[in-house]
Amino acid sequence: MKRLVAIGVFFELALLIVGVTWIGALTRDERAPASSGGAGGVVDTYRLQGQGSGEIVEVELVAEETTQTLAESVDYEVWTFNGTTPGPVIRVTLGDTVRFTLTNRSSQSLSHSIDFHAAQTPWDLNYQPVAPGQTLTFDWVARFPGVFMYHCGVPPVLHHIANGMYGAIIVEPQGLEPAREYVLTSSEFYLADEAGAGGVFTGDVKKMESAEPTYVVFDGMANRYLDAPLQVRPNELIRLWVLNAGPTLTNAFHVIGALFDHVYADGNPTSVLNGMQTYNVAPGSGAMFELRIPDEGLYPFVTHSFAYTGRGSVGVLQVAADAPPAPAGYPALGDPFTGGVLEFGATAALLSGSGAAGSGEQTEGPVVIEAAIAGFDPRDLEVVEGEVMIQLVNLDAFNHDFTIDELDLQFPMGPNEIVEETIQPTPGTYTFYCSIPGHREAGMEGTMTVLPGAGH
Ligand SMILES: [Cu+2]
Repeated sequence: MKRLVAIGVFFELALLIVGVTWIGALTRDERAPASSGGAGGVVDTYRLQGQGSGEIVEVELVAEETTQTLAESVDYEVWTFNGTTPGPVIRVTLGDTVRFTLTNRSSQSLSHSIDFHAAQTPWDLNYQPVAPGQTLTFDWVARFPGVFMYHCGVPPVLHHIANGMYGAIIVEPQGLEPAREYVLTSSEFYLADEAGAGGVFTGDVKKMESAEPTYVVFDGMANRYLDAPLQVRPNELIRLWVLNAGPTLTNAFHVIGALFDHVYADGNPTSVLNGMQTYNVAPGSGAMFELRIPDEGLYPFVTHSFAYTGRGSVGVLQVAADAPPAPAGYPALGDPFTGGVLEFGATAALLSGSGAAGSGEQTEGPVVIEAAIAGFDPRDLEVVEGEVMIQLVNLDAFNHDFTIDELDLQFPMGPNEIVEETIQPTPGTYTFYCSIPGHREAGMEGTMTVLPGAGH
Protein backbone atom coordinates (compact mmCIF):
# COMPACT_ATOMS: atom_id res chain seq x y z
CA MET A 1 0.00 0.00 0.00
CA LYS A 2 2.76 2.42 0.96
CA ARG A 3 4.65 1.29 -2.08
CA LEU A 4 1.76 2.23 -4.36
CA VAL A 5 1.15 5.56 -2.73
CA ALA A 6 4.82 6.40 -3.10
CA ILE A 7 4.77 5.47 -6.77
CA GLY A 8 1.65 7.57 -7.26
CA VAL A 9 3.18 10.64 -5.67
CA PHE A 10 6.31 10.32 -7.76
CA PHE A 11 4.27 9.87 -10.91
CA GLU A 12 2.09 12.89 -10.29
CA LEU A 13 5.10 15.05 -9.47
CA ALA A 14 6.74 14.00 -12.71
CA LEU A 15 3.64 14.90 -14.67
CA LEU A 16 3.37 18.27 -12.97
CA ILE A 17 6.93 19.04 -13.95
CA VAL A 18 6.19 18.50 -17.62
CA GLY A 19 3.11 20.65 -17.27
CA VAL A 20 0.46 18.05 -17.75
CA THR A 21 -2.77 18.96 -16.04
CA TRP A 22 -4.92 15.85 -16.54
CA ILE A 23 -3.09 13.72 -14.04
CA GLY A 24 -6.13 11.96 -12.67
CA ALA A 25 -7.45 10.84 -16.02
CA LEU A 26 -4.55 8.48 -16.47
CA THR A 27 -5.46 6.20 -13.68
CA ARG A 28 -8.82 7.27 -12.40
CA ASP A 29 -12.32 7.29 -13.66
CA GLU A 30 -13.52 10.87 -13.39
CA ARG A 31 -17.12 9.85 -13.18
CA ALA A 32 -16.34 8.28 -9.85
CA PRO A 33 -17.84 10.07 -6.87
CA ALA A 34 -15.73 12.28 -4.68
CA SER A 35 -14.55 11.20 -1.26
CA SER A 36 -17.06 9.01 0.47
CA GLY A 37 -16.23 10.46 3.86
CA GLY A 38 -16.37 7.01 5.43
CA ALA A 39 -14.65 6.10 8.66
CA GLY A 40 -11.72 5.06 6.57
CA GLY A 41 -11.75 8.68 5.42
CA VAL A 42 -10.41 7.48 2.11
CA VAL A 43 -10.77 7.13 -1.49
CA ASP A 44 -11.82 9.24 -4.38
CA THR A 45 -12.38 6.63 -7.01
CA TYR A 46 -14.10 3.31 -7.21
CA ARG A 47 -11.60 1.59 -9.49
CA LEU A 48 -8.34 1.74 -11.39
CA GLN A 49 -8.07 1.86 -15.15
CA GLY A 50 -5.23 0.43 -17.15
CA GLN A 51 -2.57 -2.08 -16.26
CA GLY A 52 -2.01 -1.13 -12.62
CA SER A 53 1.31 -0.69 -10.85
CA GLY A 54 3.11 -3.58 -12.51
CA GLU A 55 3.81 -5.05 -9.08
CA ILE A 56 3.55 -8.83 -9.45
CA VAL A 57 2.13 -11.03 -6.72
CA GLU A 58 2.40 -14.76 -7.24
CA VAL A 59 -0.53 -16.78 -5.99
CA GLU A 60 -0.73 -20.52 -6.29
CA LEU A 61 -3.74 -22.59 -5.39
CA VAL A 62 -3.87 -26.36 -5.34
CA ALA A 63 -7.21 -28.08 -5.79
CA GLU A 64 -7.42 -31.16 -3.61
CA GLU A 65 -9.94 -33.20 -1.67
CA THR A 66 -9.51 -33.94 2.00
CA THR A 67 -11.57 -34.10 5.20
CA GLN A 68 -12.39 -31.29 7.59
CA THR A 69 -14.19 -31.12 10.91
CA LEU A 70 -17.35 -29.07 10.43
CA ALA A 71 -18.75 -29.49 13.92
CA GLU A 72 -17.85 -31.51 16.97
CA SER A 73 -17.22 -35.10 15.84
CA VAL A 74 -18.51 -34.35 12.36
CA ASP A 75 -15.93 -34.87 9.64
CA TYR A 76 -16.83 -34.07 6.07
CA GLU A 77 -15.20 -34.86 2.77
CA VAL A 78 -14.33 -31.36 1.57
CA TRP A 79 -13.14 -30.27 -1.84
CA THR A 80 -10.65 -27.49 -1.27
CA PHE A 81 -8.11 -25.01 -2.43
CA ASN A 82 -4.88 -25.70 -0.50
CA GLY A 83 -6.44 -28.23 1.83
CA THR A 84 -8.89 -26.08 3.76
CA THR A 85 -12.34 -24.72 3.25
CA PRO A 86 -12.48 -21.80 2.96
CA GLY A 87 -9.18 -21.67 1.08
CA PRO A 88 -6.50 -19.19 2.08
CA VAL A 89 -7.41 -15.53 2.48
CA ILE A 90 -5.53 -13.88 -0.38
CA ARG A 91 -4.58 -10.26 0.14
CA VAL A 92 -3.21 -8.05 -2.61
CA THR A 93 -3.01 -4.31 -3.18
CA LEU A 94 -5.10 -2.43 -5.67
CA GLY A 95 -3.10 -2.22 -8.89
CA ASP A 96 -1.14 -5.43 -8.32
CA THR A 97 -0.82 -7.98 -11.08
CA VAL A 98 -1.78 -11.39 -9.76
CA ARG A 99 0.32 -14.10 -11.40
CA PHE A 100 -1.99 -16.98 -10.70
CA THR A 101 -1.38 -20.71 -10.91
CA LEU A 102 -3.93 -23.45 -10.34
CA THR A 103 -2.72 -27.00 -9.93
CA ASN A 104 -5.26 -29.79 -9.76
CA ARG A 105 -4.19 -32.61 -7.44
CA SER A 106 -7.58 -34.25 -7.30
CA SER A 107 -7.50 -37.72 -5.83
CA GLN A 108 -10.99 -38.42 -7.13
CA SER A 109 -10.43 -37.80 -10.84
CA LEU A 110 -12.35 -34.54 -10.58
CA SER A 111 -11.65 -31.55 -12.78
CA HIS A 112 -11.55 -28.22 -10.97
CA SER A 113 -11.22 -24.61 -12.04
CA ILE A 114 -10.86 -21.08 -10.76
CA ASP A 115 -13.12 -18.05 -10.95
CA PHE A 116 -11.89 -14.83 -9.36
CA HIS A 117 -14.70 -12.34 -8.84
CA ALA A 118 -12.03 -9.65 -8.47
CA ALA A 119 -10.62 -10.25 -11.96
CA GLN A 120 -11.45 -9.15 -15.48
CA THR A 121 -10.34 -12.08 -17.61
CA PRO A 122 -11.92 -14.26 -20.31
CA TRP A 123 -13.99 -17.11 -18.97
CA ASP A 124 -13.44 -19.24 -22.06
CA LEU A 125 -9.67 -19.13 -21.50
CA ASN A 126 -8.94 -18.94 -17.83
CA TYR A 127 -11.99 -20.24 -15.99
CA GLN A 128 -12.09 -23.58 -17.78
CA PRO A 129 -11.81 -27.00 -16.09
CA VAL A 130 -8.30 -28.14 -15.26
CA ALA A 131 -7.90 -31.92 -15.38
CA PRO A 132 -6.24 -33.84 -12.54
CA GLY A 133 -2.48 -33.47 -12.73
CA GLN A 134 -2.73 -30.34 -14.89
CA THR A 135 -1.77 -26.75 -14.20
CA LEU A 136 -3.11 -23.43 -15.47
CA THR A 137 -1.38 -20.04 -15.21
CA PHE A 138 -2.59 -16.56 -16.09
CA ASP A 139 -2.13 -12.96 -15.00
CA TRP A 140 -4.78 -10.49 -14.01
CA VAL A 141 -4.73 -6.93 -12.72
CA ALA A 142 -6.55 -6.07 -9.49
CA ARG A 143 -8.45 -2.96 -10.61
CA PHE A 144 -11.36 -3.05 -8.17
CA PRO A 145 -10.83 -2.73 -4.43
CA GLY A 146 -12.83 -4.78 -1.98
CA VAL A 147 -13.53 -8.28 -0.78
CA PHE A 148 -14.27 -10.86 -3.44
CA MET A 149 -15.03 -14.51 -3.80
CA TYR A 150 -12.87 -16.97 -5.63
CA HIS A 151 -14.28 -20.39 -6.34
CA CYS A 152 -14.24 -23.46 -8.51
CA GLY A 153 -16.64 -23.15 -11.43
CA VAL A 154 -16.73 -26.69 -12.79
CA PRO A 155 -20.30 -27.85 -13.42
CA PRO A 156 -22.33 -28.54 -11.47
CA VAL A 157 -20.92 -25.48 -9.68
CA LEU A 158 -23.40 -26.13 -6.87
CA HIS A 159 -21.54 -29.30 -5.92
CA HIS A 160 -18.07 -27.80 -6.08
CA ILE A 161 -19.02 -24.79 -3.97
CA ALA A 162 -21.21 -26.74 -1.55
CA ASN A 163 -18.27 -29.10 -0.97
CA GLY A 164 -15.96 -26.24 -0.08
CA MET A 165 -14.16 -24.84 -3.13
CA TYR A 166 -14.03 -21.12 -2.38
CA GLY A 167 -12.17 -18.46 -0.50
CA ALA A 168 -11.86 -14.71 -0.05
CA ILE A 169 -9.52 -12.34 -1.80
CA ILE A 170 -9.03 -8.85 -0.44
CA VAL A 171 -7.91 -6.18 -2.87
CA GLU A 172 -6.77 -3.50 -0.50
CA PRO A 173 -7.25 0.09 -1.63
CA GLN A 174 -4.82 2.87 -0.83
CA GLY A 175 -5.42 4.98 2.22
CA LEU A 176 -7.39 2.54 4.36
CA GLU A 177 -7.16 3.58 7.98
CA PRO A 178 -5.35 0.97 10.07
CA ALA A 179 -7.84 -1.23 11.89
CA ARG A 180 -8.38 -4.49 13.69
CA GLU A 181 -9.35 -6.63 10.72
CA TYR A 182 -10.94 -10.03 10.39
CA VAL A 183 -12.05 -11.85 7.26
CA LEU A 184 -15.18 -13.95 7.69
CA THR A 185 -16.48 -16.32 5.03
CA SER A 186 -20.03 -17.54 5.35
CA SER A 187 -21.09 -20.77 3.67
CA GLU A 188 -23.43 -23.72 3.88
CA PHE A 189 -22.81 -27.47 4.08
CA TYR A 190 -25.34 -30.15 3.14
CA LEU A 191 -24.59 -33.49 4.76
CA ALA A 192 -25.96 -36.91 3.94
CA ASP A 193 -28.05 -38.34 6.76
CA GLU A 194 -25.51 -41.07 7.46
CA ALA A 195 -21.75 -40.95 7.53
CA GLY A 196 -19.92 -42.90 4.86
CA ALA A 197 -16.71 -44.89 4.99
CA GLY A 198 -14.52 -44.15 7.99
CA GLY A 199 -17.29 -42.14 9.62
CA VAL A 200 -16.78 -39.28 7.16
CA PHE A 201 -19.84 -37.52 5.79
CA THR A 202 -20.27 -36.59 2.16
CA GLY A 203 -22.61 -34.09 0.53
CA ASP A 204 -26.29 -34.66 -0.18
CA VAL A 205 -27.10 -33.33 -3.62
CA LYS A 206 -30.87 -33.25 -2.98
CA LYS A 207 -30.36 -31.06 0.10
CA MET A 208 -28.03 -28.81 -1.89
CA GLU A 209 -30.64 -28.43 -4.60
CA SER A 210 -33.45 -27.70 -2.16
CA ALA A 211 -31.27 -25.41 0.01
CA GLU A 212 -31.73 -27.40 3.22
CA PRO A 213 -28.35 -26.96 4.87
CA THR A 214 -27.10 -29.03 7.78
CA TYR A 215 -24.70 -26.27 8.76
CA VAL A 216 -24.35 -22.60 7.99
CA VAL A 217 -20.96 -21.48 9.19
CA PHE A 218 -18.33 -18.81 9.33
CA ASP A 219 -14.88 -19.98 8.23
CA GLY A 220 -15.59 -23.63 7.67
CA MET A 221 -16.86 -24.77 11.04
CA ALA A 222 -20.12 -24.39 12.96
CA ASN A 223 -19.74 -21.86 15.78
CA ARG A 224 -16.01 -21.57 15.12
CA TYR A 225 -15.65 -18.25 16.94
CA LEU A 226 -18.04 -19.07 19.76
CA ASP A 227 -15.47 -20.95 21.80
CA ALA A 228 -12.61 -18.84 20.49
CA PRO A 229 -14.00 -15.29 20.24
CA LEU A 230 -12.34 -12.75 18.02
CA GLN A 231 -10.51 -10.25 20.19
CA VAL A 232 -10.93 -6.49 19.94
CA ARG A 233 -10.40 -3.49 22.20
CA PRO A 234 -12.97 -0.87 23.21
CA ASN A 235 -13.43 1.92 20.67
CA GLU A 236 -10.83 0.71 18.24
CA LEU A 237 -11.75 0.66 14.57
CA ILE A 238 -12.92 -2.85 13.68
CA ARG A 239 -13.03 -3.81 10.04
CA LEU A 240 -14.80 -7.03 9.12
CA TRP A 241 -14.44 -8.23 5.56
CA VAL A 242 -17.40 -10.56 5.14
CA LEU A 243 -17.70 -12.84 2.14
CA ASN A 244 -20.71 -15.00 1.47
CA ALA A 245 -19.65 -18.06 -0.51
CA GLY A 246 -23.17 -19.54 -0.37
CA PRO A 247 -23.72 -21.54 -2.47
CA THR A 248 -27.34 -20.44 -2.04
CA LEU A 249 -28.34 -18.57 1.12
CA THR A 250 -28.01 -14.88 1.84
CA ASN A 251 -26.26 -13.87 5.04
CA ALA A 252 -28.05 -11.09 6.94
CA PHE A 253 -24.95 -9.99 8.79
CA HIS A 254 -25.56 -8.42 12.19
CA VAL A 255 -23.61 -7.85 15.41
CA ILE A 256 -25.73 -8.14 18.54
CA GLY A 257 -25.21 -5.14 20.81
CA ALA A 258 -23.51 -3.02 18.17
CA LEU A 259 -24.18 -1.01 15.01
CA PHE A 260 -22.06 -0.56 11.93
CA ASP A 261 -20.77 2.95 11.41
CA HIS A 262 -20.27 2.08 7.78
CA VAL A 263 -20.98 -0.79 5.44
CA TYR A 264 -19.27 -0.81 2.07
CA ALA A 265 -20.94 -2.97 -0.57
CA ASP A 266 -18.42 -5.53 -1.83
CA GLY A 267 -15.85 -3.66 0.24
CA ASN A 268 -15.52 -0.82 -2.25
CA PRO A 269 -14.73 2.30 -0.23
CA THR A 270 -16.92 4.49 -2.47
CA SER A 271 -20.00 2.32 -1.93
CA VAL A 272 -20.79 3.41 1.58
CA LEU A 273 -23.87 3.08 3.78
CA ASN A 274 -23.96 4.70 7.20
CA GLY A 275 -25.42 3.66 10.52
CA MET A 276 -26.51 0.16 9.63
CA GLN A 277 -27.96 -2.56 11.86
CA THR A 278 -27.96 -5.47 9.40
CA TYR A 279 -26.72 -5.85 5.86
CA ASN A 280 -27.55 -8.60 3.39
CA VAL A 281 -24.52 -10.23 1.88
CA ALA A 282 -25.71 -12.18 -1.14
CA PRO A 283 -24.08 -15.45 -2.20
CA GLY A 284 -21.12 -14.57 -4.37
CA SER A 285 -20.67 -11.14 -2.85
CA GLY A 286 -19.03 -9.47 0.08
CA ALA A 287 -19.03 -6.36 2.22
CA MET A 288 -16.68 -4.43 4.42
CA PHE A 289 -18.14 -3.56 7.81
CA GLU A 290 -16.61 -0.87 10.02
CA LEU A 291 -17.62 -0.39 13.61
CA ARG A 292 -16.37 0.72 16.99
CA ILE A 293 -17.67 -0.83 20.19
CA PRO A 294 -17.38 1.39 23.26
CA ASP A 295 -17.94 -1.06 26.11
CA GLU A 296 -16.18 -4.22 27.14
CA GLY A 297 -18.22 -7.38 26.78
CA LEU A 298 -19.33 -10.09 24.38
CA TYR A 299 -20.96 -9.20 21.07
CA PRO A 300 -22.21 -12.13 18.99
CA PHE A 301 -22.19 -11.82 15.21
CA VAL A 302 -24.83 -13.78 13.37
CA THR A 303 -26.87 -14.13 10.30
CA HIS A 304 -30.14 -12.52 11.33
CA SER A 305 -31.91 -15.15 9.20
CA PHE A 306 -32.63 -17.03 12.38
CA ALA A 307 -33.59 -20.32 10.79
CA TYR A 308 -29.85 -20.65 10.09
CA THR A 309 -28.23 -18.99 13.07
CA GLY A 310 -28.63 -22.13 15.15
CA ARG A 311 -27.00 -24.21 12.43
CA GLY A 312 -23.66 -22.68 13.20
CA SER A 313 -23.78 -19.16 11.81
CA VAL A 314 -22.70 -17.41 14.97
CA GLY A 315 -19.46 -16.18 16.47
CA VAL A 316 -18.43 -13.68 19.12
CA LEU A 317 -16.48 -10.46 19.23
CA GLN A 318 -14.93 -10.16 22.66
CA VAL A 319 -14.25 -6.55 23.56
CA ALA A 320 -11.62 -6.26 26.29
CA ALA A 321 -9.17 -3.53 27.17
CA ASP A 322 -6.43 -6.12 27.60
CA ALA A 323 -6.98 -7.76 24.21
CA PRO A 324 -3.71 -8.18 22.32
CA PRO A 325 -2.97 -5.19 20.10
CA ALA A 326 -4.18 -5.33 16.50
CA PRO A 327 -1.55 -6.72 14.14
CA ALA A 328 0.48 -4.08 12.33
CA GLY A 329 -0.17 -5.87 9.05
CA TYR A 330 -1.96 -8.86 7.62
CA PRO A 331 -0.44 -11.74 5.64
CA ALA A 332 -0.63 -12.02 1.85
CA LEU A 333 -1.86 -15.59 2.33
CA GLY A 334 -3.92 -15.60 5.48
CA ASP A 335 -5.21 -18.44 7.56
CA PRO A 336 -8.97 -18.68 7.08
CA PHE A 337 -9.52 -20.20 10.52
CA THR A 338 -8.05 -17.17 12.27
CA GLY A 339 -10.09 -14.63 10.34
CA GLY A 340 -7.15 -14.15 7.96
CA VAL A 341 -4.96 -12.72 10.72
CA LEU A 342 -2.20 -15.32 10.84
CA GLU A 343 -0.19 -16.88 8.03
CA PHE A 344 -1.89 -19.68 6.12
CA GLY A 345 -1.35 -22.99 7.88
CA ALA A 346 -1.22 -21.60 11.39
CA THR A 347 -4.57 -23.12 12.04
CA ALA A 348 -4.42 -26.76 12.69
CA ALA A 349 -2.02 -25.81 15.37
CA LEU A 350 -4.25 -23.16 16.83
CA LEU A 351 -7.18 -25.52 16.98
CA SER A 352 -5.47 -28.40 18.65
CA GLY A 353 -3.10 -26.26 20.66
CA SER A 354 -5.50 -23.81 22.21
CA GLY A 355 -8.07 -26.56 22.59
CA ALA A 356 -5.50 -28.15 24.83
CA ALA A 357 -5.23 -24.98 26.86
CA GLY A 358 -8.93 -25.15 27.60
CA SER A 359 -9.27 -28.81 28.34
CA GLY A 360 -5.86 -29.45 29.82
CA GLU A 361 -5.33 -32.36 27.47
CA GLN A 362 -2.48 -32.42 25.06
CA THR A 363 -3.04 -33.24 21.43
CA GLU A 364 -0.72 -33.77 18.53
CA GLY A 365 -0.49 -30.20 17.30
CA PRO A 366 1.82 -27.65 18.85
CA VAL A 367 0.89 -25.59 21.86
CA VAL A 368 0.22 -22.09 20.58
CA ILE A 369 1.37 -19.12 22.60
CA GLU A 370 0.60 -15.64 21.39
CA ALA A 371 3.11 -12.98 22.34
CA ALA A 372 2.15 -9.32 22.58
CA ILE A 373 3.27 -6.43 24.70
CA ALA A 374 0.11 -6.74 26.78
CA GLY A 375 1.13 -10.26 27.71
CA PHE A 376 1.32 -13.85 26.59
CA ASP A 377 -1.87 -15.70 25.74
CA PRO A 378 -2.31 -18.09 27.45
CA ARG A 379 -0.52 -16.74 30.50
CA ASP A 380 -0.73 -20.06 32.26
CA LEU A 381 -0.43 -23.27 30.40
CA GLU A 382 -0.19 -26.93 31.15
CA VAL A 383 1.69 -29.48 29.14
CA VAL A 384 2.65 -33.08 29.68
CA GLU A 385 6.31 -34.00 29.95
CA GLY A 386 8.07 -35.37 26.92
CA GLU A 387 8.44 -33.70 23.58
CA VAL A 388 6.35 -30.55 23.44
CA MET A 389 6.13 -28.53 20.28
CA ILE A 390 5.38 -24.89 20.93
CA GLN A 391 4.33 -22.38 18.34
CA LEU A 392 5.08 -18.79 19.25
CA VAL A 393 3.03 -16.18 17.44
CA ASN A 394 4.28 -12.63 17.72
CA LEU A 395 1.26 -10.38 17.27
CA ASP A 396 3.34 -7.23 17.47
CA ALA A 397 5.32 -5.39 14.83
CA PHE A 398 8.43 -5.48 16.99
CA ASN A 399 10.66 -8.11 18.60
CA HIS A 400 9.79 -10.36 21.51
CA ASP A 401 11.28 -13.51 22.90
CA PHE A 402 10.17 -16.48 24.95
CA THR A 403 12.58 -17.14 27.80
CA ILE A 404 12.65 -19.79 30.53
CA ASP A 405 15.75 -19.41 32.70
CA GLU A 406 15.48 -22.77 34.48
CA LEU A 407 15.43 -24.62 31.16
CA ASP A 408 18.10 -22.38 29.71
CA LEU A 409 16.03 -21.60 26.66
CA GLN A 410 15.31 -18.41 24.76
CA PHE A 411 13.46 -18.23 21.45
CA PRO A 412 13.52 -14.84 19.70
CA MET A 413 10.54 -13.78 17.56
CA GLY A 414 10.84 -11.14 14.88
CA PRO A 415 7.98 -8.73 14.13
CA ASN A 416 4.76 -10.67 13.44
CA GLU A 417 6.80 -13.83 13.15
CA ILE A 418 5.64 -17.36 13.94
CA VAL A 419 8.34 -19.54 15.47
CA GLU A 420 8.07 -23.27 16.18
CA GLU A 421 10.32 -24.99 18.65
CA THR A 422 10.34 -28.36 20.35
CA ILE A 423 11.23 -28.56 24.02
CA GLN A 424 11.56 -31.48 26.44
CA PRO A 425 10.77 -30.11 29.87
CA THR A 426 10.76 -32.24 33.00
CA PRO A 427 7.79 -31.99 35.39
CA GLY A 428 7.61 -28.77 37.37
CA THR A 429 6.37 -25.20 37.16
CA TYR A 430 8.39 -22.73 35.15
CA THR A 431 8.13 -19.01 34.66
CA PHE A 432 8.39 -17.78 31.08
CA TYR A 433 8.86 -14.16 30.10
CA CYS A 434 10.10 -11.81 27.42
CA SER A 435 13.65 -10.68 28.20
CA ILE A 436 13.52 -7.49 26.15
CA PRO A 437 13.91 -4.59 28.60
CA GLY A 438 10.56 -3.32 29.84
CA HIS A 439 8.49 -6.12 28.31
CA ARG A 440 8.31 -8.34 31.38
CA GLU A 441 7.33 -5.30 33.43
CA ALA A 442 4.57 -4.56 30.90
CA GLY A 443 3.07 -7.96 31.63
CA MET A 444 4.92 -10.38 29.40
CA GLU A 445 5.30 -13.28 31.76
CA GLY A 446 3.45 -16.44 32.60
CA THR A 447 3.81 -19.95 33.93
CA MET A 448 4.16 -23.30 32.28
CA THR A 449 3.23 -26.31 34.36
CA VAL A 450 4.70 -29.57 33.13
CA LEU A 451 2.70 -32.57 34.31
CA PRO A 452 4.16 -36.05 34.68
CA GLY A 453 3.49 -38.23 31.64
CA ALA A 454 1.56 -41.48 31.53
CA GLY A 455 4.75 -43.43 32.26
CA HIS A 456 4.77 -42.18 35.87
CU1 LIG B 1 -13.98 -28.02 -8.29
